[in-house]
Amino acid sequence: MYRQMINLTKPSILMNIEQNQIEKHNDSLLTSHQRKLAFLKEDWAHVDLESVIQKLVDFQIAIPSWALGTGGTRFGRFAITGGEPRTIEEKIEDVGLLHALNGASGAISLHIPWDIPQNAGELKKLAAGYGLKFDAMNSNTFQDQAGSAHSYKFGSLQNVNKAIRKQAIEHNIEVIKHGIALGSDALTVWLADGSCFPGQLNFRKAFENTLESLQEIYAALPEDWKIFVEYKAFEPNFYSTTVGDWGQSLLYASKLGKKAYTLVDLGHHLPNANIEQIVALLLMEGKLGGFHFNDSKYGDDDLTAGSIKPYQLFLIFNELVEGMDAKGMNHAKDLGWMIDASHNVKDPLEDLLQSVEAIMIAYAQALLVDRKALNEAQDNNDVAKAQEILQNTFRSDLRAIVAEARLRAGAALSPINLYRDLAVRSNLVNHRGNTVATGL
Ligand code: RM4
Ligand code: MN
Ligand code: MN
Repeated sequence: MYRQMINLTKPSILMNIEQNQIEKHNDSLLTSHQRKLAFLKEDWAHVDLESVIQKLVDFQIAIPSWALGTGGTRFGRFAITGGEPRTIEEKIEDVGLLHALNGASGAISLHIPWDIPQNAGELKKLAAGYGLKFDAMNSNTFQDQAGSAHSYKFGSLQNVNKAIRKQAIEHNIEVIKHGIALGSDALTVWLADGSCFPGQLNFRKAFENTLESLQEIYAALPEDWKIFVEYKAFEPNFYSTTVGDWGQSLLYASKLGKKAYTLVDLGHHLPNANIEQIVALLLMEGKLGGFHFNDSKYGDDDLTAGSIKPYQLFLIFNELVEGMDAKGMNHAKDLGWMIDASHNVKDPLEDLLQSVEAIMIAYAQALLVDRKALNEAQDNNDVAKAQEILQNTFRSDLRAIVAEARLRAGAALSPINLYRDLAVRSNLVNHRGNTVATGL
C-alpha cells in the first residue's frame, strides 16, 4: 500500500514518510522482533498462525475525520499540538500518515458538514494515493448550521414540526450524494434527538416521526448501500433519547429493511452494560452493521480504545469472531470498523495509533481463542475451564504477531516510536502553523 503511495503523483503534500525511513526503523528492531515472534510461534505451534497473521493484515479500521484535531469538553478546548488539519485534503494526509505507519488505517470517515467535499474526483485520487478509501458517511443534525432555515433545538428527524423533519431528511440525502461521489457505501445516522424533561415529548409520536423520516432517507439509498442506526443512552438530551439503546435501534433497523443495521458505539451504553452480549445477539439477527471503538470509564468519554477496559474489548472481539464465523462472514469486509474517539490531552495522531494497536491486539487475542475447547467447556458447564480458556489468550502477549502483520503490510514495527523519531508533529506544525481542526 505504501509503495503505491510514493509512485503516484504527489498531492499538496506537507509531510511524507518515505519507504526507506520505515525500512531503517524496521531493520533496527528486527532482531528483537524475530526473537519474540519465534517464541510465540513455538507457543502457538498447534494453531495456524499464518492465517491469523493474514487476517490481521487484511483488517482495516477507519479513522474519523473529526478525531484528527485536539478534542475538548464543554469546559474548554486546549489546542496543545498545533499542526492540526484545516481542510479535508489535510485530514486525508493525516490518515495517510497513520496508514503508512501502521498499515491498518486504510479508510477515512467524513462528517458532513464539517467536511464538505468540493471536488470528489480529486479527493478520491488523493485518498487512493495513500491507499485510503472513504468509509461510512456521517450526517449531522445535532448542530444548527449557518444559514439553515430551521433549528434542531427540539430534535431533527423526530421533530413535531414537519418542515424541520424535512430539512433533516434532505440533509441526510445530501450526505448520501456526497458519499456516492466519493465511493463510500454506507450512511451512519446518529441522532441527538430526545427530550430533557418528563412530559416534553410523546415517546410514541417521536418514534413514529423518526421512523417515517428514516424511511424517506432509506428510500434514497443506492442498492448496494447500508444505513447504520447508531444509538446512545443519553447526552445531549438527559431525560430520553429517541434512539437510546440497541433495542430501539434494532426496532428501527428491522422496520426499515435489509439495508438497515444497528451500529454499536462502545461509549453509548449505560454503565456496566454487557456489550459483548449485545454484539452476539445483533450478529445472530444479522443486524450488526458497524462499530465505533473508544473506551470509557463513566459515559461517552471517547477515550483511547483499550485504555480503560482492555478485557472488555477482548470479550467483545471474542463474540465478534465467534458470531461472524458462525455466519461465514468476512471479518474485514462485512462490518464497518471505525474509531470514534477524541482526546484533549494527547497528540491526536499518537492517540489514534494507540487505539488501532489496542483493537488489533484484541482481534488477535480473539482469533486465538481455542474455540473447540471453549464449546466443550460450555457444553459441560465447566465454568472454571471456560474462564481459563478465555484468559489464557487474553493474558498472552501477542504484540509480536500484530507487529509481524504490520511488517508484512510494509508498515512500521513500532508506529508510535517511528512517529516520534521522525518528529512528525513538529513537521506538521512547521508546515501548517498553529492550526485547529474543524469538528466538535
Ligand atoms: C456522537 C456519536 C457519533 C459521532 C458524534 C460526533 O456521540 O458517537 O457517532 O459522529 O458524536
Ligand atoms: Mn459514535
Ligand atoms: Mn459518541
